Formats: sequence, structure tokens, C-alpha cells
Amino acid sequence: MDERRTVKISKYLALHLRHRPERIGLTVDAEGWADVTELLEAATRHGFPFTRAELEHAVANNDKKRFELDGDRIRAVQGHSIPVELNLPPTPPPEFLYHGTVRRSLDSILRNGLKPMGRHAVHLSPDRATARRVGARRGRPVVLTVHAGRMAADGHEFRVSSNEVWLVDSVPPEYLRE
Ligand code: HQG
Repeated sequence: MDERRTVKISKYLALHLRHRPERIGLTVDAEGWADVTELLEAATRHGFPFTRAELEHAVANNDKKRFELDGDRIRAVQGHSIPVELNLPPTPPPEFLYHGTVRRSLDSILRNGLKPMGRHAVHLSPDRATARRVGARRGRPVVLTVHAGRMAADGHEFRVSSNEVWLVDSVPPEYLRE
């Protein structure tokens, strides 16, 4: 299948499963699931038709495994701005996790800590290379080290999505270093 079309479908899924289901009249339940048939119909109705096979291909080949299919339902595994309860269990993190950002955000981050900004949670990466890629979406990346082990010992809860993004409510500045 055409790679560009697959990416386009993936972006369409991210927009409507994470951020703006109401744009196409889609219902997303409390755990983030939408009905696949309903999604295909809504997309067709709103001028971007794709088939179930194309959807399955886009989910299976997504570079970051952003979505999960479960029978006739689909959801984004993380990255939401709409309220969802993913029901991920609190999980002990590795000693260090990483956050990719850019220099212009650094003053504020080192002063105020990492905040979820538009999303539900702060997103952390298990390794520097991944964090660098996250930061590079916005410019020349800066990678911060998060002392996750110490945070967990101090009572902060971590969760990990199926595509290995670590999620936490916030990271106070004392756990961060450049
Ligand atoms: C920054 C992508 C100022 C933060 C990626 C980031 C990731 C602050 C931006 C996932 C701040 C938020 C998430 C503070 C945080 N002051 N700036 N106190 N605290 N920031 O996109 O982590 O492709 O919501 O550094 O790969 O960049 O969508 O978070 O630059 O996994 O699947 O505020 O999104 O995945 O930006 O990226 P975002 P993120 P997907």
C-alpha cells in the first residue's frame, strides 16, 4: 500500500482518536475506544473514506505502534488530549528516563518542571535516542535526564503504554538534569 496514504490515515486516526472525535461525530468511550464500523462511516461521511483493510494496514505498520485494534474497536494507546482513562497499572520505572525538548523551553522547564501541557501526561522515553527524536520534532533537540527511580521512591506514579512511552503527571525540577 502507498506509504503516503498509510501515513495520512494514521494522522487522521491520531487526530480523531486522541484529540477531536467530535469533529466527525465519533463516540470515544471512557477508555478511549471507538467502534471501527462507526469510524469508517464517519470518515466517509466527512470526506476521507478508507477501507477496513487500509485501517488494519495503517495500524499494523504504524512506526510507533500508536493504535490498538481489539475486535471491532480501536483506540490510540497514548497521546490523548481528550479525557480518557487508559487503565494502565502503575509500574516501577527504570532508574532513568529521558525527555526530548528544545532549548527555548528549557528555562521554563528547569524552573517549573515538566508539565503535560496539552496532553494528559508528561511523555518520557526509555532511551536517549528516542527522546532526541521527540525533541527533534520542534527544532534542535535537547535531551533531559529524569531521575525516575528517585521520583518513584518519593511516591510519584509511573505508567507505561503498550508502545513504551512512559507517562507521569509531572516532573518537578529537582528530578531533572541536562
Ligand atoms: C514542553 C509524540 C515549557 C515539552 C512524541 C514539549 C511523544 C514545557 C512540549 C509524544 C514545559 C509539549 C509527546 C514547561 C513541558 N515549560 N515547556 N514547564 N513542560 N514542556 O507534544 O513530549 O507522534 O505535548 O518539552 O513522540 O513533545 O504524537 O509533548 O516540547 O511521544 O505519537 O512542551 O508525542 O508522539 O509537547 O511529545 P507535546 P512531547 P506521537
